[in-house]
Amino acid sequence: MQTTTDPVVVTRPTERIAIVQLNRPDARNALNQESRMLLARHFEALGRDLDIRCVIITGGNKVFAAGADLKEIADASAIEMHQRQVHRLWKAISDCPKPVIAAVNGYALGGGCELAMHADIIVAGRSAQFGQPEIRVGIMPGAGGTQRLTRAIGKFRAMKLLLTGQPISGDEAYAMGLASEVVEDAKVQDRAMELAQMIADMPPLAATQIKETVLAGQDASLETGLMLERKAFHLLFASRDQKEGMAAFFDKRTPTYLGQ
Ligand code: CO8
Repeated sequence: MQTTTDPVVVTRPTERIAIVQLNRPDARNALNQESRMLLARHFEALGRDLDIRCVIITGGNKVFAAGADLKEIADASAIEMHQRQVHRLWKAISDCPKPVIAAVNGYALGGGCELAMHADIIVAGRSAQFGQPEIRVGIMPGAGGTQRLTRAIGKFRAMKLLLTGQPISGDEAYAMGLASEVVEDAKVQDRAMELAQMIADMPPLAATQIKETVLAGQDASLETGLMLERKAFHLLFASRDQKEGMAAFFDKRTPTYLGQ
């Protein structure tokens, strides 16, 4: 990465993959309003970019993010917090239609853990530390922590983390279902890139339909979720990539997917 003072930096290691990297090392990548606005802007742009098939969100190989920037919120009033409308910025990330992989090294605390949980796949380093320590500074999670964590690991484990503020390691996060994979710390970024490459080689319409269906179905009844799946499944038969994927299978060749 080039030396820059931008708090969020986007690079494109390949035509189809973008890496969104938090870049406030001196503040342990704490999320201030500027970072959140940039994250929202980048995720919106990447979501619209037809060339991009997978996005990696990371804080680099030392720290993912130590949460909301406490210096910026310590003296805020409730009305100021309300007026900042931060949930709109988070929504820009959760609305990204492309698959998102979080590559987590080091601390993913508070808003950092919540940011990782906005991703679809989490690759954790063994000694990463995931946690929701907000209670220790007199507040509670405000960017989905009570909801997404509970959905990911279940009520009893989530309550323990939320009520004690105690962090868990990458290994524990994996065992609880909070991480998709746990790897040696030094391999996190490469592994995230490998997975991104695999996803980027897949038909993008199928990938975005899978993401949308899984996420919408999580909050729906089974019947509604199955109906959403059926509609998306049928829709893919209108794509050129479905014909290409099946033709390539019979021709015993590698398919070329165009996202059409
Ligand atoms: N905010 C602001 N600055 C921070 C933060 C933070 N969350 N975390 C670390 N920093 C700063 C420190 O102040 C310090 O700055 P300085 O050098 O100027 O003193 C620098 O980063 C390095 O920090 P440490 O010396 O503490 O570094 P360590 O490696 O010893 O410890 C820790 C790292 C464990 C991450 C420690 O810094 C820590 O506990 N940080 C606070 C973690 C925390 O409580 N996070 C939750 C914050 S609340 C939250 O996230 C609510 C989310 C709601 C979302 C919506 C928000 C609007």
